[in-house]
Amino acid sequence: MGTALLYHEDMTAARLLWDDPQCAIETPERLTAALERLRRRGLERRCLRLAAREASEAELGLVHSPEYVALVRGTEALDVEALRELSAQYDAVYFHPSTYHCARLAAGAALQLVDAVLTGAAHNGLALVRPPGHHSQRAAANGFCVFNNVALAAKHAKQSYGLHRILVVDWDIHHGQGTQYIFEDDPSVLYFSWHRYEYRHFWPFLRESDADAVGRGRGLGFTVNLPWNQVGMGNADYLAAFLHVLLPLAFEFDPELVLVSAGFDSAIGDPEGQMQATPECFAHLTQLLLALAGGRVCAVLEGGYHLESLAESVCMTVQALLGDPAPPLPGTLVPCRSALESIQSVRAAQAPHWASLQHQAMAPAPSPGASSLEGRPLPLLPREPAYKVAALSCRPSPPICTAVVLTTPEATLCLPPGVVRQEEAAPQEEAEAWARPHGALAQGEALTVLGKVLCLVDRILDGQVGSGITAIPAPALAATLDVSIRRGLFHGAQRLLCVAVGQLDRPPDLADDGRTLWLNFRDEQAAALSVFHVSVPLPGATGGFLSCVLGLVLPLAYGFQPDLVLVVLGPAHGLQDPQAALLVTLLRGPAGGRVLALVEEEPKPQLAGILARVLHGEAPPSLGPFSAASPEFTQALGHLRGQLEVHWKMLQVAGEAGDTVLS
Ligand code: Q9C
Ligand code: ZN
Repeated sequence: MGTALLYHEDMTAARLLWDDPQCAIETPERLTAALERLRRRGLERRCLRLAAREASEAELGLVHSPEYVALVRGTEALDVEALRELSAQYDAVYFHPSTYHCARLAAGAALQLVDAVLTGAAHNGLALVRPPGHHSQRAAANGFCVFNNVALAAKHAKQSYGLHRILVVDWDIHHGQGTQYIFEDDPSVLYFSWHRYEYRHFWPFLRESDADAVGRGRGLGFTVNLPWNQVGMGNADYLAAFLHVLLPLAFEFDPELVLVSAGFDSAIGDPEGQMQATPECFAHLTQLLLALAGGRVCAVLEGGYHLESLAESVCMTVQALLGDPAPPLPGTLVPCRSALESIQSVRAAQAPHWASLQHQAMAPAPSPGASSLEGRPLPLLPREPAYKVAALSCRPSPPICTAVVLTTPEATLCLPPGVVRQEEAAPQEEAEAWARPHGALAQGEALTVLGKVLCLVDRILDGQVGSGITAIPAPALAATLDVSIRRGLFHGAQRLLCVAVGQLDRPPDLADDGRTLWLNFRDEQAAALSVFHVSVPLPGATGGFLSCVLGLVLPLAYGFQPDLVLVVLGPAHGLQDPQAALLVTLLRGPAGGRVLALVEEEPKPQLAGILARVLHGEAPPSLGPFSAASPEFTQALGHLRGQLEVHWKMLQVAGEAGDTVLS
């Protein structure tokens, strides 16, 4: 079990045989560059290598008309002049004598990837294919695409495995109109695409690429288009699109399988996309998708024409599929105005179809000056180059992935291989010194645990351990948390995010200096006590939980750019195991996977094992049936976001912060 990588050298055979500037970018080197880089990074040998097979004509018939398949088959025997003539009948297409073979391999690779994942031979995977697929339609080639590989994969998953809910995420920079047409009336396939649009001035210049195209008939709301109306969209814009549009709908949809139309022409350097997102962004997007469908993610290459950017982005995607922590996103994350306008328009268009988008627009606008946080400078410390903690982007990942500190025997937790017990501890006198302010830590066992926790915090920050879990006797939890925060700051963390769930108080002598961000879920009013001290009521419904995590916690966490994330599940935390697992999974993103989870060892000793598995890269279980948040909860959360978004720009979901009220 692991990550499947599908490829076949024959797919490099097709190439443009005449002069056509519009098709010249779709070259065999696209595949060889990506594969070369995967080899050089040692990623290929970590994958389950599978040779692609050709899709059968019957399989092609799941999407394409027999006449069209016959026509493409016929191109094998055509001379260059006839190929050129036929190509000219389609928009941005070229045929080569090997096209039919390549296109059948591309489709076959996508089908085989679905087979590998749905039979359990692999957890997830990537098919490196060409020609691409998402512009291809029932009876038409289009935009370099001959057969619609991802649409075929979705139909195959429905037909051969009886799946009922498939999410297609099209992060290619072009609109996959072919995929949209194939599923527009089908509620079993949720199709999401973002694309360069520029108010319809960009190819393929379609009215139906806009946000108000939401599907038809029974498929209403199952087509989700996010048009980018400017070039230059970057990491913050893509991340905001996932957090505020795709993921709320995707979690509500609860897919059984995620297919990715993985085009990398949306990455920096690409001549078609003209966007700015860096390759690491694709590790984050992939990691976020892995939280869905039990991690059953099948990515299929679409576009990507800047060989360096393509190769790097493919590596980032594969690393994330393999479970490696995603490198932190470079630069400050502030979505641009145009992106926010697009996000707002798609949220408005989809709101009638999705409970998770309802009532959102009712949040009162923060009146200027009324907020106690208004006008306060945001003391975000700059990231110093002299930072003593090991460089976050350096690979490979730490020799030890996840370490646990336990007092109970680990046999009861079924820890996965690769998770180790942290035995090394700080010297006794040192532990005693750190324990001194806390009576609860002075005793024998609590002190022993503390010594190990001190050491674990250091090792995570030094990059020797990826992440950690500590199960602590309840009376010592708050004190251990306090010491962990102080130790992290002492050891060189510039910013430390603490997500505390349950009845836990912010350590009283913690300075409100921007080095720590304290987020507390507890049974109280939503309140931003400062920019760095936020309290949120505990949501009961899954919808409320998801809004909190996607709409508040992750935007704050990504905006804060912490060096370490502490997740604490304290007294009366009220989270179900799948919720705790999802929270911890998603919090791997913002700090390069550096998460330390602190849990009470009773009454649920197995919780530490659940968290160990997700920190180790396993997919979290499904949250179960979606239940909508109460309007009151949504209102309170919206108000809180309104207060905070002045400072935390990743919270924004509209072009004019707060002052646009949708009908
Ligand atoms: N400036 C894929 O990325 N338009 N297809 C060419 C030249 C065609 C893209 C315009 C782009 C097709 C899979
Ligand atoms: Zn594309």
